[in-house]
Amino acid sequence: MERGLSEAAANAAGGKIFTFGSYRLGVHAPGSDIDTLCVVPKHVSREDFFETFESMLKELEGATEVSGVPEAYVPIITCEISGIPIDFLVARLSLSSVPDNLSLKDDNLLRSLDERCVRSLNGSRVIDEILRLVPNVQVFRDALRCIKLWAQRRAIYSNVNGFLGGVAWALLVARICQLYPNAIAGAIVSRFFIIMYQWSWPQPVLLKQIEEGPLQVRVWNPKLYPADRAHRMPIITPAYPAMCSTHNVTASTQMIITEEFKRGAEIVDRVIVGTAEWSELFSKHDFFHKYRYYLQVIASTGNSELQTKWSGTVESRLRQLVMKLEYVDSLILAHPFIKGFDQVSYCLSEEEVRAVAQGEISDAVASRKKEDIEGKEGAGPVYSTTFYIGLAIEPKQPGAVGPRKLDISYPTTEFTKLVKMWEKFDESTMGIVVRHIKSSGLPDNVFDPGERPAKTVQKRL
Ligand code: 3AT
Ligand code: MN
Ligand code: MN
Repeated sequence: MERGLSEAAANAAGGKIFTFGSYRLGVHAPGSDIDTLCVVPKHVSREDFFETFESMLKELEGATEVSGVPEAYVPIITCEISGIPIDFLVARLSLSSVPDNLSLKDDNLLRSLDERCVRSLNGSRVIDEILRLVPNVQVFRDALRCIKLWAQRRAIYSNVNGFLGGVAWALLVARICQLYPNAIAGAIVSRFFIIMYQWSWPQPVLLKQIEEGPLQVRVWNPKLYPADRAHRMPIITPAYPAMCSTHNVTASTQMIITEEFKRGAEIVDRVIVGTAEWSELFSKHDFFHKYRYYLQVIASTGNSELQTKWSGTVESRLRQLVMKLEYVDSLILAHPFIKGFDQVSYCLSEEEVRAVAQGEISDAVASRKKEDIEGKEGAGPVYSTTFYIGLAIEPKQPGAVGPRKLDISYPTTEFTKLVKMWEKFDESTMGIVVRHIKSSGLPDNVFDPGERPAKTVQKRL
């Protein structure tokens, strides 16, 4: 009505809400959000969404943590309603009204839209296509829930860190469902491991042929684009414009994922002949037991809000470090762990602050509480997030003399320079340290209670 429409015309112009993500697929779990796309007619602008709608949400009873990021690559409002996390995206169509029966399938809807709207529509269009292309949705869901749980437990569920994210796992399971249209979920899971282990990468996984469309946008095409040719495990989204959902996979993460497919295939084979339980498939990863040496990448600041941004920035560039490490002689692979470990340390002096930023947290600092530093001059908290990269090193050549040399100074220096190029980087408030440790030097917080190998515990005592 602000745009001069009568009340009747404003009401008739409509609008429609679509969901996407795990909720729309029907594979959401405790902690999942509801990913929501608001499709609006052309007289409603993105500014309206971030001004009017966001303010309305803030006023809504039960709504908390309402936070809009209009400048993001995909503009988004995140919030919680009655404690349930909900993401809102917006897409403004070039239609004067949005009918209730609107479908997003038609590629022509994308004509003359703003790029950000095309991106916002994409998530929903991809999920719709997946559901359309699988022969039996219930079988697909059950199998996907199983694969998602397995991937989380094995620590290979993470797009940012070079593994696979939710969309890529869904596409893989959907492809297996297509190949076995009459199979039950258990059979899909067993086929999944066997087929994925043997897949001839970089042959892409496709649910349908890649199609051209009405826009001047890039469609995934390894014949045309060298960047697409570099994708090691391409898993392609089915909605126009086709994109690769596994852009971040590196040589190392490909090896790790392949190894996990192999492990899965061996276990399901034994499950089928009755010599293993399904539960074995889901046993926890052994990342912190697997390597002799680890890199710690420690991002730190003195303020929790800044820490979220800084550690997020460091995490999003971690795979650049992994890729540089892959070039180091005698390093077989560099295995990034899928999550960072957050800590707050209450420091009394500059010296303690420096030590914490370097990853040296003394027992005195570790046991200190917030109250212990209150009102003390020069004291303050240090927020740190530690990421881990496991290093697999080639065994020493038989007959070789002297210790094997592993020089990682170049990749680590380059990585530090790279993260410091972040436009909001500030040397005086943000710390970044990369250091290598032996497995015996891993801190207790990476282990579950009782998980730490007995030998190291004894040594510590
Ligand atoms: P959960 O069950 O919510 O953990 P999900 O698969 O729904 O799993 P997300 O809610 O994180 O995962 O993401 C849902 C979709 O939103 C997936 C993708 O199409 C889109 N998306 C997620 N993160 C980004 C991002 N950083 N940029 C653009 N699109 C994103
Ligand atoms: Mn979600
Ligand atoms: Mn989400």
